[in-house]
Order: sequence, then structure tokens, then C-alpha cells
Amino acid sequence: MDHRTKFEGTWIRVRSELMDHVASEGMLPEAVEWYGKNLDYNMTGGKLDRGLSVVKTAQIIKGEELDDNEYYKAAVLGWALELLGACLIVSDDIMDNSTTRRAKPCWYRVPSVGLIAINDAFMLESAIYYLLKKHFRHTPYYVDLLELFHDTTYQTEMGQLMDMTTALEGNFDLNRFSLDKHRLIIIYKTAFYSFYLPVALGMCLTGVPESYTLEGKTVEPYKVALSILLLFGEYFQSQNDFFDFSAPPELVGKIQVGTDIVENKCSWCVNIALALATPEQRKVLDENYGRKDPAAEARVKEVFEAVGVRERFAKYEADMYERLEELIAAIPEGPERGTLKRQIFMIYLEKIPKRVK
Ligand code: GPP
Ligand code: MG
Ligand code: MG
Ligand code: MG
Repeated sequence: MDHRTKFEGTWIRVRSELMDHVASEGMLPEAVEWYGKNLDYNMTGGKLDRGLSVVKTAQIIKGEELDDNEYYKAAVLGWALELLGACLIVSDDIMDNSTTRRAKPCWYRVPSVGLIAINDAFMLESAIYYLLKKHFRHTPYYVDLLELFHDTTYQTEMGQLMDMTTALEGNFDLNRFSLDKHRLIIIYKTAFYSFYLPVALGMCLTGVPESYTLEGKTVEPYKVALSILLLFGEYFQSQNDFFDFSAPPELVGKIQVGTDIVENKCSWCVNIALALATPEQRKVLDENYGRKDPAAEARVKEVFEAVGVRERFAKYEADMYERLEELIAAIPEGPERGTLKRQIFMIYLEKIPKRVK
């Protein structure tokens, strides 16, 4: 059985734990049924990369297959992370005024749902803490897990706030954008929760300490992991921005191609276009970016094509690949179990450049 199928197979048990719990609270049957629909709609159909990464990290660090009990614990942490992802996406789609996600209408667009989606997002988040308490309350690293989830959630919210406040409706001054601002936004809104959190959870679960000595040198494994994973996150979200402009809609699972241009977002593409535009092209961007009008959006896209955003992305991707490869090769690694391994990061390096959504 492949990794993904095995991980997916554990969802049914985690789902039952959550459903049994809400039912045991004596909730009204229609509410219990609604919660089940919330879980089914928002926890399925995704790529599960974050959740899977928790399990893989734990396996690599342990250096051998996890036994059934260890596997389930790792999977619970993986699903807890997927719950965080689902909560963020349900909320983000409302804020971004998005239409579709994973080839289905966004949850808040489902006719009977609407703004109940806000409470549904809260419940997806709270489910994390129910699972953590149930499975990890008695472990010495329970507080570390809580802190990891709380801290990264807060960081993601700060990122989302920067994402939203650099994109205020009606503020058409493109001078407020820059690649440095873009970098800060995406590290906070994506990199911490999508890249650092899965690996840090896997490390925490397998007892990787704050520091250890390797060939006479002190290694701080969480700091090493953070520095590389934030760069992965930067690359991944820049790619998400690029796909928002370039990808055929059926691939990204969004019927209407991206919303970044009309939503006035400080995206990778507009920053690249601003750096390359002639004064005439700059004028087109100034007059059309962030306008809620398909014709204006089309004019912006023409400029993106003309300045060569696609070629720039290919170059950016090749440079990132090289940088990441070097950083991974420099990770201090020994044969000891319970320490950081390059393979954890190699998995990301193999996957991200190939992804199409
Ligand atoms: C993705 O950005 C960012 C998030 C999912 C974080 C949301 C954070 C909250 C606190 C709600 P995006 O809007 O570019 O993603 P997509 O293109 O997938 O909508
Ligand atoms: Mg967003
Ligand atoms: Mg969005
Ligand atoms: Mg996007």
C-alpha cells in the first residue's frame, strides 16, 4: 500500500472520533449531521501533502517503519494539521471572494451554507485541540505540540492580515508593492504552517531534542529545519501566485482562473511585472490592476505576458532549486537515530517543481 493510501485510510477513524465526541456532547441531530458534512466537504479532495509530511518525517527520523500505534499517533497529528489547513482555506475563500476550490464550489458558496462557514471554520480549528488532548495529553511533549499549533496559527493570521491590508479595495497605488513585502507576506501566510509545522510536528513526535552534538559541533535541528523550510514555503507560495495567473483552471480546481489581479493582491507576478514594465506598460498596470472588471484584468494579463512573467518564473524556479539543493547538502547529518535527516527535505525538492496545482 502506498503512503498516501495508508494515511487516507486513517481518516475514517479520526472522523469517527470527532463525530462520536460531538454526539456525546448531546448536540442536536441536525447539528451533528451538519458537522459531518463540514468534515466530508472540507477534509477530502485535497492533496494531503502537509499531513503526509508529518508521518514521513516521523518515519525518516525513527529510521524504520512505525509500529501501528506510532503510525496512528503520527497520522492523528497529520490530520490535525489538515484540519488547520481546512479551517484556513474555508476562511481564506470567504475573504478572497473565491468561487471554487478543489474543483467544487467553495464551502461558503454552497447554497445552504453561506456565513455558517465561519463557525464551521472555527470548529475545524477546535477539532485540532480535541485530538491533541485526547491523544497527547499525557506525553511530555504535549505543551510543545500546543505551542507549535498556536504559534504557527498566529503567524499565519499575521500573514493573512498583511495579505489583506496590502490589497485594500480601491487602493490602486502600485508603489506600495515590492518583492520584499511579498516575501514577508508569503512566509507568514504560507511557509510556517505548510512547511515548518509538518516537519516540526514529526520531529517533536519522535523526540528530536532542541540541540545535540554531532562530530563535536552543536546542532539546533529545529532552527536548521526552519531556515530551509521557510525558503521552500517562499518558493511554493510564489508558485501558487504564478499558477493564479498562468494555470488552466481545470488543473487548479478553480473554475474561474485566479482572483489575485482583480483582488488587488501583492502577488509574485505583479511584483515581477512592475520590475520589468516599460513606462507604457506601467501605465496599463496602474490603470487596470485591482479593478473588478474582466476587461481590466485581461489588460493586466497582457502586460504580464509581454514582460515575460512566464520566463521569469522558469528562471526563479531553477535558481530556487539550486539554492535549496545546496542548503540541504549542508545539513549536518550523522547515522544517529532521532536526528535530522536530509531525506526529509529531499522529498519536498522532488515534489514541488513537478506540481501542477
Ligand atoms: C493562501 O493564500 C493563504 C492561506 C490559505 C492562509 C489563510 C490564512 C488565514 C488566517 C485565513 P492564497 O489566498 O493565495 O491561497 P489560494 O490561492 O489557494 O486561495
Ligand atoms: Mg488569500
Ligand atoms: Mg485565496
Ligand atoms: Mg493564490
